Amino acid sequence: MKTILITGAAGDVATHLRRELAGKYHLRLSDLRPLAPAKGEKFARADISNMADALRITRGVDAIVHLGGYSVEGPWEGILSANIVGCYNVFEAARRNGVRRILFATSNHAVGFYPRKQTIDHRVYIKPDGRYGVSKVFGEAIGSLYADKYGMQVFLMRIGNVNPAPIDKRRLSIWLSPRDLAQLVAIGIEHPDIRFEIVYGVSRNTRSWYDNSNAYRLGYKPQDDSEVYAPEVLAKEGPGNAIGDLYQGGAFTHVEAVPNPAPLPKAAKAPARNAAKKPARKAVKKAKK
Ligand code: 15L
Repeated sequence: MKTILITGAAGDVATHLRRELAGKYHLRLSDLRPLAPAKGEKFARADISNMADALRITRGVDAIVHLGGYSVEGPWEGILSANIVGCYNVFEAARRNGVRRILFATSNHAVGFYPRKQTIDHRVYIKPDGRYGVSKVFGEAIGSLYADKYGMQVFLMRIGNVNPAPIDKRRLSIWLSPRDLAQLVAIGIEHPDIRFEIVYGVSRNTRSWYDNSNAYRLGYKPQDDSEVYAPEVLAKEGPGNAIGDLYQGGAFTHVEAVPNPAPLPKAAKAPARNAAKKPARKAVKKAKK
């Protein structure tokens, strides 16, 4: 059985993924936040913005599912340390430790400034919708470099929104069910011919904005379609936004910060390494004014 490292293991996406992959792989988990590993899992607390930590957690694994990082639009300092420095460290640590395969959770926000009326595939030029989107584009670029220069096998998943059910109108187009997420990740781990691939991490949604033929070519057969939830979701939909409603990235295209669903609990803060946290909070206040 393969040993797989999941970074950002305490987050929402990883929590769904761990449940779906249980028993299929030896799961090694890492996060800056504390976490109680389930049976068959091993947990190592780590700050990926620190290279020594990145080297420690990536040693001896067969593949890495890199989900860790700042997961929404927000202050640059937080994004810089988690998604730029941290992402570089994970790829570089993998290379130094001889781990060849990396699955990276990039995001729909790497291309969020495409209009909703356009269907896009994996070949479109990047159009990030914020600092967070830019950081995901950086991860895609690192993946491309490490595939071409070092022969690493890189699987980039531009994830929509992972949830048991879609939560609003925009998410009807970008929803990814937990079981479809697990199927896509398994393809990224197991497919024999991955060199550098970009796929969209979405279910087979009727309202999709993506031509996901690259994922289908690799064997992805999503089982879920958000359309079954559409009447219920649309009945609850709040007022729209003139800018956000035009673009695939929604609110990310016009706000300076989205509430971070996974802030660090106080006790989990690693003081010296996270010196960037204070300026980050100041920046949020400024953005609200
Ligand atoms: C993302 O990239 C975020 O990580 C996630 O929290 C959601 O906000 C998602 O995009 C989305 O667009 O709904």
